[in-house]
Amino acid sequence: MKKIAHALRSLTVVCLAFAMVIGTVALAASPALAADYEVKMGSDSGLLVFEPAEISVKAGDTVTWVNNKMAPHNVIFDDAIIPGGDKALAAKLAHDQLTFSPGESYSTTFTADMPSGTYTYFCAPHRGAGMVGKITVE
Ligand SMILES: [Cu+2]
Repeated sequence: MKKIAHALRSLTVVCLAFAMVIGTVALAASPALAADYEVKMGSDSGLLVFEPAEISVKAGDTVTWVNNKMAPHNVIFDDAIIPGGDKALAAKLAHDQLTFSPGESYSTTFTADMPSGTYTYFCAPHRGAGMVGKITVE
């Protein structure tokens, strides 16, 4: 009886170890989950800035700009310094319609077919005030 209990315990340990190995392999093989980033348009204290002004993302990640304070705001990508020099991509990424109400938002997913590098964008009404942001796609 004691021998059987011992054998069962050994078998359990082996099974658990096997399950852990399989689980680790499965985790390593699955692609990284896409992340979501939020950028406020206008700081909580009412400054004409994007907050955070600079973020780094990976392909597949989504950035959502949310109107916060000091509207109107929009998001225009600077086609003069866009990675890959693709002016059409800058136009495609732009959210040129102005947001007026707090909570209005728009999102962009940075896909694997877009060149990596730093994308610079600005708010058209407040560019002169320094409302500029950067997104680095790794
Ligand atoms: Cu603005």
